[in-house]
Amino acid sequence: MPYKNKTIFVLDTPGFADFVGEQRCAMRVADGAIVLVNATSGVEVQTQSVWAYAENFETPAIFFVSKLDREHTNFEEVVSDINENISDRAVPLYLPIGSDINFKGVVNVLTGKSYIYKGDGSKKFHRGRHSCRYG
Ligand SMILES: Nc1nc2c(ncn2[C@@H]2O[C@H](COP(=O)(O)OP(=O)(O)OP(=O)(O)O)[C@@H](O)[C@H]2O)c(=O)[nH]1
Ligand SMILES: [Mg+2]
Repeated sequence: MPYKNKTIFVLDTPGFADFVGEQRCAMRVADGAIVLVNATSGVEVQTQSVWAYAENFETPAIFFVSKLDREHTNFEEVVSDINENISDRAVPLYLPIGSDINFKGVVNVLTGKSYIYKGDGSKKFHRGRHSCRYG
């Protein structure tokens, strides 16, 4: 994937336990990792084991919380789950705007820049500014 005159290689490994070898190998060679946490299920056994690989290989890693647009999801609960079961040093860098089926986008807590999805299935978004408060 080209990005600012560089090429970024994305190693997308399956989340199932059957693929621990692939997860471990990718974590070992990658410069950084994004660990997905599904908001409908929260932290799973595989989330913990993938995070352990990141710590083991000292690979810089962030969590990405997906499916916040699904019913009965709660971002703060997912963050608590991560803090209690993986790392109490994890802090949100982006906060959701709206929740559950009213999820509209995200705001960067450092810059205040927001990204509101168009909601037409195009995956496009409007940029803006949004005040944010957590906890
Ligand atoms: N509503 C909603 N659906 C999502 C979201 N993220 C992923 N999905 C859907 O969930 C399904 C699984 O998504 P994938 O991206 O294939 O999941 P994955 O993490 O790659 O799964 P594995 O590779 O099997 O571990 C697909 O149908 C996606 O369209 C999200 O944020 N919201
Ligand atoms: Mg996948």
